[in-house]
Amino acid sequence: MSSIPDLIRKKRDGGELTDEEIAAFVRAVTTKTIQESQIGAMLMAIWQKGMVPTETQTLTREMMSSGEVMSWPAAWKGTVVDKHSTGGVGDKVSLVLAPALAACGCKVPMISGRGLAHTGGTLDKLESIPGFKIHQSTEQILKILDSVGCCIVGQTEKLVPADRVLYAVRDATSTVDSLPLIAGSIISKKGAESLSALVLDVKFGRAALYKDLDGARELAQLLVSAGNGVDIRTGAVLSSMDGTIGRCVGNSLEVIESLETLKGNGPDDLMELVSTLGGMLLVMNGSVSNQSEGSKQISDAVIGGAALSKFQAMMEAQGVASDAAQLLCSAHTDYFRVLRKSEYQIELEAPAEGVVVDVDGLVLAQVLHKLGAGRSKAGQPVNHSVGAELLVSMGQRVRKGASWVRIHYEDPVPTSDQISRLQSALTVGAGDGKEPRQKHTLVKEVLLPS
Ligand code: IUR
Repeated sequence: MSSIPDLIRKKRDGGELTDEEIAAFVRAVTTKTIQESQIGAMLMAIWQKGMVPTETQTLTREMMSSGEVMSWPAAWKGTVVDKHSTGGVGDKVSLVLAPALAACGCKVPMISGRGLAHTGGTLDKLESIPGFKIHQSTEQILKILDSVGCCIVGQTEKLVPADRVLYAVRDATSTVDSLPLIAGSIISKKGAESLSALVLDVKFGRAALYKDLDGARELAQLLVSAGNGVDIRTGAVLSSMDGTIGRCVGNSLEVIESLETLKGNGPDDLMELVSTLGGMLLVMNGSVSNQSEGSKQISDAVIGGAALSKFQAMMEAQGVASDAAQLLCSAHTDYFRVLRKSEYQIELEAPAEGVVVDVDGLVLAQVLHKLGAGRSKAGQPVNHSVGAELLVSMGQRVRKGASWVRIHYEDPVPTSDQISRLQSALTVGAGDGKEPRQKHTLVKEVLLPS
């Protein structure tokens, strides 16, 4: 039996670790019988030398079984599904997709994360709804799935304990951006949910983790192979992330846009992602025979209101008072009777007449982050009311001086430098506005399980 230093040396020198060696490393991490310096050294060796796909699959499997693996009633066989996104700006897909899938007969134990760096987190968005409890025990998750069909929750203490340790050391040792470590971390948690099917939204572009399509494709292929390696039918889309998804960024504002979408008034780009990702899951779990049928079922569930009813039931099951849940889901649009509105708003003006050719999602997100919409360190609070509403869309003609974005802020107030940065996020081009508006689609490639 090799010692931990032997394993580190083997990987450091470019060797391929055996299944037993990977299992021994993960076991030592879980049982805390390894020094933190040794974990850091192994992670750096993996970061530098990489892993072959079979090593990544073994790492994923061992991490998955480091803690509790959920089990579902036999009658749910084939119905338990989830999606994961690598993070975007204005990415509220989960809030619409989870209830839409539940309305199509799926069980969706969606375990989501918080925002980090400039990207938002689904849990922060949901916590802007007073009373919404993201911490639910396995027993409560089972109950909510039985009665509603979907829940959106934080990771429980018992699920994949090895990831909690490894992630903290990755953060401290600059080894977060390693493909096998990313795949092991993401897929082990999905494996512990005992899913039948999983879809991944791997984003590329200036506001995404991966700036170029090739890097995102490499990650997507690895995630798909790691997912299928733990017996989850796994597919992925590569979607562009340069601007914002929909028109709202910021926690409360994104909840409002999600509710509007569930009332049938969603923006095209958000609906495209929801129906594509949901449609793929319905194909992968055998509910429908092709993608267009799957996408149609999902968009019908959204447009027809069935998904809205599921969202209302999910809010109530996760602690929101029923009068508040009812008001949010009614025909009322006075959302700020329930959600907190920022004390101040400011509208910025288009600097010239012309056609909107670009809105830089990264700049918007970075400034909003500084204004309190996001956090720089795990555990920091966020201000749910901070955000931005785009008042224009791509290809739209604007007059000089017309308002193009409304910024919601409190404390701190935006500095003049931040206002100039926000102003630079909009590019107005020449053009007479008579050009046919190009349909702006986000999904560039689809990867299906082999
Ligand atoms: N999300 C995860 O759960 N794990 C990771 O390593 C990354 C994002 I990067």
